[in-house]
Amino acid sequence: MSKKSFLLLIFLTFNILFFSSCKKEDPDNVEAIPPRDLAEQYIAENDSIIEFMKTHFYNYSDFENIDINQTPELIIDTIDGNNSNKTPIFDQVKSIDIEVKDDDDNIVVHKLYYEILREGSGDNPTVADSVYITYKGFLFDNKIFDQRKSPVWLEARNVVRGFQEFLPKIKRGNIFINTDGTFDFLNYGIGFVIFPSGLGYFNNGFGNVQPYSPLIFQINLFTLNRTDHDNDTVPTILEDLDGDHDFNNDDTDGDGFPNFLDTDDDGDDILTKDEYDVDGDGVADDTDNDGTPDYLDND
Ligand SMILES: [Ca+2]
Ligand SMILES: [Ca+2]
Ligand SMILES: [Ca+2]
Ligand SMILES: [Ca+2]
Repeated sequence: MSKKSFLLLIFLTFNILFFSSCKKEDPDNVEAIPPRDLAEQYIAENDSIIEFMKTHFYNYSDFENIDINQTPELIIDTIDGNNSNKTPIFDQVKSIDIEVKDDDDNIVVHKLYYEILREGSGDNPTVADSVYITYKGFLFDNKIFDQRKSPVWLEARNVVRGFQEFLPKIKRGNIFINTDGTFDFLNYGIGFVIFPSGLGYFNNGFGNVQPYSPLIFQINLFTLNRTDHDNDTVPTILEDLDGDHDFNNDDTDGDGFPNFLDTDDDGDDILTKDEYDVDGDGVADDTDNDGTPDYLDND
């Protein structure tokens, strides 16, 4: 083989490797892998969650009689050896059924498991509110994938569904103002939640969360704000007309702006705030008594 053809061969080999590796990482090819069936995946993950909860316990003794300003960290461990007499998580949690739609709009009911570690003392948030929280998100192998140790404001509608749906189960705390003007939150709600990927990142994963991973969150709720995103006097929670906790799919006038971001929800050129509750009795007005309140009724 001449030197020239040898180099050519290397070049060709290199090209083949380059293109074949390119093919593997082609984003179109990655997307071509269809997501798993939601219902089948749910059944498999729910089984694994139940198995996990039956074989694991949390540090419940650390949460007994806690001071009103304490936030113990949730720790989950295997029931065996010195811990073989611990109560499994499975015997302590409650559950909520949540309807999730698959790509064909079929509803797959998902169970979310939760435990309230301290109920809290104030109001409960809705799934539309802003919450001031700390949290720890971790996986079955105890790896933390997301954590906030200093409180942050988050909107419930912007977090993963399982996190969002759990928030109304706990209450905010009291605000205690110190003599130096600083303030503390006391007796705030603490809880944890375990849910399948259909209420989390499903086939996408997130950071070091693999696709189809069930998630665990400890959530500590200090305080909250009610929301009215478009300032139309209708609280955002009431702008989710179909009650599916998705605020983007309610658009009465079909103008592309969902009701929670639309100051004239029915598109009749009268601002919602000028026809929602004119008599101020706290009930949406319905002048023609047809069952559709004025602010959603364009005649
Ligand atoms: Ca909705
Ligand atoms: Ca609209
Ligand atoms: Ca609106
Ligand atoms: Ca209107």
